[in-house]
Amino acid sequence: MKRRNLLMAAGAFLPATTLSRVLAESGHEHHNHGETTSGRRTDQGYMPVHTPNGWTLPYEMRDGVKEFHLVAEEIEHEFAPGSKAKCWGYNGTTPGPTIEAVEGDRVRIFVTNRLPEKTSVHWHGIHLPSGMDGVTGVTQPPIMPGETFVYEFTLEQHGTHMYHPHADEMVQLAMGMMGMFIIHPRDGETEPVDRDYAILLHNWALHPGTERPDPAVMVDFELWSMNSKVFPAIDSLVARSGERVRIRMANLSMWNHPMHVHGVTFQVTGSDGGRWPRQQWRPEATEIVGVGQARDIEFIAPPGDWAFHCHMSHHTMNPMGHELANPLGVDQSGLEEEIQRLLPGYMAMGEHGMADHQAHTDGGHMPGPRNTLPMAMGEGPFGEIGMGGMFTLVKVRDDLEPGDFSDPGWYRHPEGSVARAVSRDPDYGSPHRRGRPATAESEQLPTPNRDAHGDHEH
Ligand SMILES: [Cu+2]
Repeated sequence: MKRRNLLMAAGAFLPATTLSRVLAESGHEHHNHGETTSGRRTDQGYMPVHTPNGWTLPYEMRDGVKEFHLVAEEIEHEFAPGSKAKCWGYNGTTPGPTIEAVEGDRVRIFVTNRLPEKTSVHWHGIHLPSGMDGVTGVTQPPIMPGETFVYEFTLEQHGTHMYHPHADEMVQLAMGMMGMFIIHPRDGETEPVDRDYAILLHNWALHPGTERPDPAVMVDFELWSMNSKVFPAIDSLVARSGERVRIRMANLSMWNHPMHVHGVTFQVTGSDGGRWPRQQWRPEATEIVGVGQARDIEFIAPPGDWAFHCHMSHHTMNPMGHELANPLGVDQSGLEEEIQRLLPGYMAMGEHGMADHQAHTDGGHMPGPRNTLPMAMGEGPFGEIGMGGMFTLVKVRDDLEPGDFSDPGWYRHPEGSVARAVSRDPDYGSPHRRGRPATAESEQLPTPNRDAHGDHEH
């Protein structure tokens, strides 16, 4: 049996997404710019993007046109181990696969609707004939459940773009329907990058104990995600020391996200408008990616483990109540026993801050609602990380092979280059201070967690 016949036979039994993967792996007439080719330039001369926790949609070349198939459908999605939901996405995932092409390409994109309601796809930021813009009721009739529509246009620009429905957006975006659409410049880049990452920022109202996002929520979201994953399930971005790294960020959530990279001054180098002229690049440590915007940042990678996260501190947390009374500084002694009579297992917390939360949930003595992540998670080489949501790491190593995207583990710091304890005397070093401390002299400072069980004198 010839390969083509075999594939056609296979196609009769496989769902479209599996089929396209089979075709991509066969290397015949199909082109995959995903996991298999990342780190190497394609025959079209560009460095394929790498979508952490995601993938790139294979295409088929037909009469000089790049053909893609998108399937809008309900999926089972895991945000991090311990939290799954029925979401909506494309071709089995949220975000949908990254579409990647080159300026000048003609693309033909088939969209099959397997959702229980009508949809459409809008190609966000892309120049195209008005009738291909994907706005239900305005530029096209809706794609009804079971129908397939075709979009076709020629790419006349480059840049970091998106796709998402323009039908019942409030619901369909809240459920996870979105993807990135990367267009590479036709003539290559004068200052090429070595690693090119694509990240979609989103938020989810997945209430504790539930399994479908709530589309009605406007502000108090439970999960803040990069490519629909939350820390610690977001892949680390890896690079070799000295490589030029680009991170393309796009935001289809309901909030703006000031995205911050530790250890570098990055340049903001592009957006939906393509890679900006060099004189328009600007050095920053934090860049706001507004709702509906895309921003590209670039930096030369210095060795180490560097946090990369949204700077809205609630966006680096997982589910929590937002209508709590403030427990900071409230003496809760005796309260725990009282409440335990009504609510067995209740634990009083928050008197000294919320950092103890992870110890309680990790220790298993404060089980949360089912299918719900703890507020803060992650274990690093120095203990609890205490983060969640839009937080991951840029891991840069001297000995990483080009194109190797595997997680290298934790950084081994050069001898003598790690911050360390020098004293346990709160008056150490007689620091200059203004006014008197609010803590009464007689009151003891809280004992650090790590020696709570070993540092008492009697
Ligand atoms: Cu944010």
